[in-house]
Amino acid sequence: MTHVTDSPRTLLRTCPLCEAVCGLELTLDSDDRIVSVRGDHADPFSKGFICPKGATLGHLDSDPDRLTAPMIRDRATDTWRTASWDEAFGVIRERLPQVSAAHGNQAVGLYLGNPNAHTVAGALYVPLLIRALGTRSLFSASTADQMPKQVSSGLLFGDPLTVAVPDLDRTDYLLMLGANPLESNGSLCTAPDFPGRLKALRQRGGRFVVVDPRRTRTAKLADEHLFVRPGSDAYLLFGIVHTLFAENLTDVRVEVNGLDEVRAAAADFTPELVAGRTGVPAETIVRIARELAAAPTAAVYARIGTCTAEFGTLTQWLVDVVNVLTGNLDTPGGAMFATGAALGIVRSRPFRTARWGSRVRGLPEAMGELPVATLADEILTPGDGQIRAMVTVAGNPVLSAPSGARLDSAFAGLEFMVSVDRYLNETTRHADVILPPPRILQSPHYDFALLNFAVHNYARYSRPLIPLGEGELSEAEVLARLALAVSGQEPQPGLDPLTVVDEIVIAGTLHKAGMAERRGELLGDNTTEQRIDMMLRLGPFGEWASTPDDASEWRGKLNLRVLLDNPHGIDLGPLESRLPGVLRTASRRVELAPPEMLADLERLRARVRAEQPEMVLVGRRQLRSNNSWLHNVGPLVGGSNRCTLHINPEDAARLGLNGLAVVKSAAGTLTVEVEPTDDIMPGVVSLPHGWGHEDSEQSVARAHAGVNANVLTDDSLVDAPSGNAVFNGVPVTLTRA
Ligand SMILES: Nc1nc2c(c(=O)[nH]1)N[C@H]1C(S)=C(S)[C@@H](COP(=O)(O)OP(=O)(O)OC[C@H]3O[C@@H](n4cnc5c(=O)[nH]c(N)nc54)[C@H](O)[C@@H]3O)O[C@H]1N2
Ligand SMILES: Nc1nc2c(c(=O)[nH]1)N[C@H]1C(S)=C(S)[C@@H](COP(=O)(O)OP(=O)(O)OC[C@H]3O[C@@H](n4cnc5c(=O)[nH]c(N)nc54)[C@H](O)[C@@H]3O)O[C@H]1N2
Ligand code: SF4
Ligand SMILES: [Mo]
Repeated sequence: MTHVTDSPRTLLRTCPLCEAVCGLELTLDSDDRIVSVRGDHADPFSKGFICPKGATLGHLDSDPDRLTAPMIRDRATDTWRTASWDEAFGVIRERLPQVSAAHGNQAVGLYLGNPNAHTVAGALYVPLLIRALGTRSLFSASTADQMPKQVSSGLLFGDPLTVAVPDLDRTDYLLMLGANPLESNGSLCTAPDFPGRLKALRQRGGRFVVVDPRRTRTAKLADEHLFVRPGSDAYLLFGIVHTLFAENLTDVRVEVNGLDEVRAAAADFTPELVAGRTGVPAETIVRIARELAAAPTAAVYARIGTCTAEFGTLTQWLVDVVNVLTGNLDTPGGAMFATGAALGIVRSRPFRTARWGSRVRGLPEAMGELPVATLADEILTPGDGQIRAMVTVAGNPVLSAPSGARLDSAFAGLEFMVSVDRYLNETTRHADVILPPPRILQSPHYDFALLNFAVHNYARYSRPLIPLGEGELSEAEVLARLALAVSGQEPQPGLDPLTVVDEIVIAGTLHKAGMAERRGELLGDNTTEQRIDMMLRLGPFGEWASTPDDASEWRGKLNLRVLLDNPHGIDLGPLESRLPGVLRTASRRVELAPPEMLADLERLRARVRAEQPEMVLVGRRQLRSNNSWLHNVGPLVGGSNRCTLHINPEDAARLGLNGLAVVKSAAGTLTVEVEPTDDIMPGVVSLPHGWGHEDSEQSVARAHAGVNANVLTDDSLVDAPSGNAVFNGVPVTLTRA
């Protein structure tokens, strides 16, 4: 099909690359190539903001190494060839069901990577694949990321998706731990132009304090920066909680259970005790506690540096404990809950973890998933339920999961593997079949996940900007056909698998909502859009919402038509107080002292005086990277080598390091270029993750290979309650190469 248009033309779309959800204005030439990318100034949320990754979307889109057809690997020669969709699905249909037939459903594992949180296909069609596989061998990037926050939120509020975010635009005081939004643009806190919002906070007279073992660009923008020993944030926060109780500074304004238990738990975590472990002086901890209590409004926000650590879940819990104790949970300027416009999953029972354990190490299930830190164990350890085949969707765990080299060899030994991915990379090279999604511009976009964590209520929908060509499949179609293939089924003649699935979901959802007779009213070019329309209509601002409970001008109005008529996005108003309505705890109160958290205190207490390793490793994100997968975009990898080991000059001198160093951990060894800098505290070194492309088929990435930091991280270490991987505070030894 040729697509005839005037040239050039300007089109609008949300950037799918990170959690900031910026509106983009794209200019396309007559061949549908992206010739320019600008921020969309009419977007009420991002207001024209754009970063270097969004700005180079055209380069990503035209990358000659991006896969455009299914690929099949010949195992004997380890060579790849392109194939038709029918052939690719045929191979899967023949091989994968054999594995589950012979060894049971658990023998087929599924790994879901980060971009699933950014795509419509990930939100709407991955659940179908999960059901089709019927396996408990389910893993995702979440357990290398935010699972501690979800577990803690689940325990406190009854729902792991009810996550409080700092009310950035109104707060008077922000305490930020383990986040670097000037590079990352923010996470579990959807805030386009995060840097601008932080500057505005200071300009309106607010105070901004950063806690990080590195003096990051974010720290440099703050009023105050505190170096903290990696992995010790739970102690620091307990010191604050202790002070709030000791000095009678608490001001609890929401209905809670467990206040006395929290007070008792904090009793022995005096600022003096925790100062030794954290490296933050006791008087500073006391002062921060007083400042938080005294500020008219304040929010504590902690992100990945504190999640991917030994006490990840305890830390996330204590963040909200402080927000509650200072009277800042669910109040403007504090930590609040966003109202996403699309109908979410309605949870009927309170959240629980560890409903089952992993086969080999007995690690806890959380949200139906097992920890990715035990994926290699499950593949490598013989026995009933051993994983023998894998499906990966939008992930690169060889570079992103702990003990990456071990996972690499585990994947190499699988009987069969399928990957849905744009690239042949360090992980997908082990697949037998790779199924590529189409161009980003050929996919619709709605942020089902991220808008629930936004600092302002907002909605925006982007239609596919370019139609699919002859023989091209949307990622939704790929997943629908994959779900059939893994069940050993062929599409029925004359029936589109995607439509079949969508009709079932639509009928079921409308029936539950008592709206079955309104099926005919759903708008959209296809059943995917009709589902989106349905979710908007049934969502909190929707035309069909049962309880419009506030004055927002959009309440009771949203549907797909409204979003299509407002292509720059819709401002749905500032965050609103949502308690107790969003609580799913059995008590319908905030459970401030969940037994799971109190039980984990033993581990925390045991380690408070433990001897600390001389040197520990932490990560660092970089503005022009995106985990492992934008290193083939020329403009993002130019300049000097970025995959260097940051080390304090004192440590470098003491250890006699310059040029190349050999870094050893319990898990592995790397040789890496050292970069001494005062911006990192003594005793800590930092290496970015997502690099290590020396064998890549991607030519640009191979020329800027770097090393895989996750060769050093150790999959035997996890945060106990969530099973989350530990990337920060990894003991290492350093010698000159
Ligand atoms: N040491 C260390 N390790 C870390 C972290 C750290 O801070 N330190 N961070 C962790 C975090 S927070 C995360 S989220 C994980 C990320 O872990 P992963 O999700 O496993 O890794 P990514 O590099 O994001 O890989 C994304 C993959 O999706 C593909 N892709 C991109 N767009 C699409 C699409 O639209 N559809 C499909 N099907 N595929 C697509 C890319 O080609 C790439 O292969 O890494 C974790 N690993
Ligand atoms: N440019 C870019 N943007 C991204 C990504 C990317 O790879 N590149 N990845 C995206 C993803 S998947 C995510 S999850 C988000 C993450 O977004 P952020 O949470 O902002 O992640 P980082 O920028 O890695 O910041 C983590 C900080 O924690 C610090 N840190 C390490 N250990 C500790 C510790 O023990 N305690 C404390 N207090 N701090 C510690 C590190 O020094 C680092 O500065 O970013 C997203 N945005
Ligand atoms: S900040 Fe994130 S969403 Fe915005 S342009 Fe950059 S990559 Fe895209
Ligand atoms: Mo992430």
